[in-house]
Amino acid sequence: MTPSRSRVRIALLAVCLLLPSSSGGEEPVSAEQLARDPHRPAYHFLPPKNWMNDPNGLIQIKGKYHIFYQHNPSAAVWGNMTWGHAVSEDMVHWKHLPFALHPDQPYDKGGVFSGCMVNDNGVATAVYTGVSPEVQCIATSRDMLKWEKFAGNPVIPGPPPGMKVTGFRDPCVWKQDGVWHMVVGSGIEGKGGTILLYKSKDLRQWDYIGPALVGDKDKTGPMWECPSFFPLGDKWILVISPYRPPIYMIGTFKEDHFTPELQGDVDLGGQFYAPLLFKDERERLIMFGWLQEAREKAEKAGWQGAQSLPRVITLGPDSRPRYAPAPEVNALRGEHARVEHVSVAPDSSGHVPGLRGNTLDLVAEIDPGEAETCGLVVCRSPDGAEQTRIFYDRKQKRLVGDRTKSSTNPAPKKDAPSAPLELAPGEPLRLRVLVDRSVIEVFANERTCLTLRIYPDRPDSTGVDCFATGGPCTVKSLDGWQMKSIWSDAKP
Ligand code: DQQ
Repeated sequence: MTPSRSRVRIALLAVCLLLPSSSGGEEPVSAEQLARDPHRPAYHFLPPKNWMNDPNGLIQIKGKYHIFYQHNPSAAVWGNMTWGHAVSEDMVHWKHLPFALHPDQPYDKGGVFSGCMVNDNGVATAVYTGVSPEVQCIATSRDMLKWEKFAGNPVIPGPPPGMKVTGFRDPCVWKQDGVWHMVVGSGIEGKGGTILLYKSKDLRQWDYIGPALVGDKDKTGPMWECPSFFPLGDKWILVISPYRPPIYMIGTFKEDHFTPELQGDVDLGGQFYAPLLFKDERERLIMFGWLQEAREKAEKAGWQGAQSLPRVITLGPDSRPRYAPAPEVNALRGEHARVEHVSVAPDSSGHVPGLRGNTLDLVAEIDPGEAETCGLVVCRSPDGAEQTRIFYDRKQKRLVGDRTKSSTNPAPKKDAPSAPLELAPGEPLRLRVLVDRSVIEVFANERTCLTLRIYPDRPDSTGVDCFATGGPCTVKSLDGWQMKSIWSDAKP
């Protein structure tokens, strides 16, 4: 090596060391590597690279759906909180747009944190938390591309004077009887999580009304992040993220107070957090949630985080929520396979030989018969060394997602999260399982959701099967579709 060449190499090395890494101190990950990554979802929304967490500012305006999201533009770890932005005609195919809100003002330089979006007479108005520490701010746009932060920010300069709070963030805003209402996620020290209610005529001048609800810290945690509060049927639904899996409450909202009548878990998979609800132009109540990673050193991949599919929420006859993937998702379905009336003996296998893949939509109706547990196996290697089981446990009355064998690699989580599911006598198990590489979203009988992240190590971990233990079950029908990527034929 000549001295001049070695000097050039040293200079290049110095430049490389100085360049900001895209993965939080790791080697930058190229676009080609990201495209080849077998764990990067193909039909769940995610940014081109780097970190993403909460969905923000969900809205349908002038026919188009917009998603904003907590994003770190310069690394695959949490930080530099910025609102990323994408647009869609169907909530399924997305087109990335320039980032909307940057942490560039004295009142938000610590981060543009989570919030919502409202349509103020045709002017899109983002209501978000600026960190300086936590204050509520607004930004407006007429074309959804140029965003202007309000000169009078912050519109709420801090928590109510004298109140000792555990946090003060993630505003949710709606209009009722001509008046803007806002609840801010918070917690009263020593008491519990709370939503603080404010009202305004113009989104700029806000009056504090009081806590709309105060929880018990021992039951629902000391702080409620990301509240979403909406009418649902003849009730109201409140969804909160209390530093553990999100909780819903259904109840009545009268005289500025919310009285919960029922409470439950939104998704106990362990990787679904900070969901945000919105009503679209057809008045459907829709929820997106942040799908967290579940493996060590996830930042090495150069990306972290995906959004769930849009989940349409309705109120069941028992006044509890029902969840279904938005029907728009069905547009991604391609090649189809079906089996019918399959008797599944305990511990048998090989029932669905014609169906393989790691981007699948599965719809199954299973009569549990005498089985103790019954359900589906996905992402199975031919020798069964890698497999993920999704099943109903009759005795425990639970829906289980068993990922103890999902990967032969030790880095991913190995556990079996579960959620309550009780089938009425004679009621079949109706499973919708959406497999998208490292994401599995499960809907059971439209009333229990379980989202898993899995990271199979083997390229042949693509098998699908049915199984039963303790007795036989009958698979009345199982439909499987290969799912298309949302990026190849992006519409907007
Ligand atoms: N994420 C945001 C906060 C919110 C939290 C910061 C929930 O606004 O409370 O990235 O994941």
